Amino acid sequence: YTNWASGEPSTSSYDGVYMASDGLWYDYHKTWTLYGVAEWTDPLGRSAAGPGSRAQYLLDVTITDPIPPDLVVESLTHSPLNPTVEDAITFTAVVRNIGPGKAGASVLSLQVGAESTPATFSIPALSPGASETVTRTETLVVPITYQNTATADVYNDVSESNESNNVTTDTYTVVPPPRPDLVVESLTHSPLNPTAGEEITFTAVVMNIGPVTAGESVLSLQVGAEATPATFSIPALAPGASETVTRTETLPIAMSYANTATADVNDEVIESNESNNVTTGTYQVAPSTNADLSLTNLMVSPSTVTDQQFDSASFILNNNGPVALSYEWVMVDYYLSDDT
Ligand SMILES: [Ca+2]
Ligand SMILES: [Ca+2]
Ligand SMILES: [Ca+2]
Ligand SMILES: [Ca+2]
Repeated sequence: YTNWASGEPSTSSYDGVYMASDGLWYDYHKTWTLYGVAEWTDPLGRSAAGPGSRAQYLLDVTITDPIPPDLVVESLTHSPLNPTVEDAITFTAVVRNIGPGKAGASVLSLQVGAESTPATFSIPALSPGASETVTRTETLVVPITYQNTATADVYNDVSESNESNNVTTDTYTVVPPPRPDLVVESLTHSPLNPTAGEEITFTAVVMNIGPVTAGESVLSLQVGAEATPATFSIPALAPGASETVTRTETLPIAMSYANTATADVNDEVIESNESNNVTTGTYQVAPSTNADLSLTNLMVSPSTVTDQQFDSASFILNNNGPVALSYEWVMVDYYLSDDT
């Protein structure tokens, strides 16, 4: 006390030091301001209160905790590992105090994707080496890639030896659920170059190219522009399985045709891809290269026949085909029915 006269005061006492908080010392590894109270007796009685009075001074003392904690998000995980838009996803964050000093209570934030208001979780005081696990469950209906962010001591309630290792991220992709996928793998016709009047066989192969079984469905197979396409029942198809259907038609008109086969035409199966179900096949029906015989104008005389007797019969034999008949004669059978 340099402003005091020599010998004044002859003694001083240091009555006590107390914390500015009423908590236990080791529970609060922070920087604290301590207030010391010094009391002494002025032997010359020069204090305002007179001889023998005591005065107090506050001593500002700042100490730094020598053993700081260090909070980190040791792990941030999600389950299931490959979630779909239908899964409830559980996110798990583990906060650990990896410092040598005890960490007071803190708050962890766990942000799912880019949400504007991350969830927060109260973390209790953690002794050195101790950890706390928090979980959060969400269903994410948009199938994209997400990045979660967990931040230890998000409000900086705890002074740590390292404040820049508190953030951990977790990136994962939410996918659509596994679905079957029906396609018409092929739509063909035989013969390859049909002619008018020739019997043509159309073959459609329906395949499930999805990873899970497709339930029963219906395939439509439209020949040309017909108004009512034929339909075929398709059984349940395991992944990779296929079903073949055929349809036989005779097309009398020589022209270009486009057939259309549509898998799951009644949309009874929910598929991963509903827009790959239609396959078309075009082909040309060429004019017939055969003779085409027909009989017309059949007449018998007399017109009323009895006892299976009649005088004469006549008819016209036509060749409607594009080529001449290559035979010198044609045998025509005709007979009487027993109709009355
Ligand atoms: Ca830290
Ligand atoms: Ca901190
Ligand atoms: Ca499909
Ligand atoms: Ca469908």
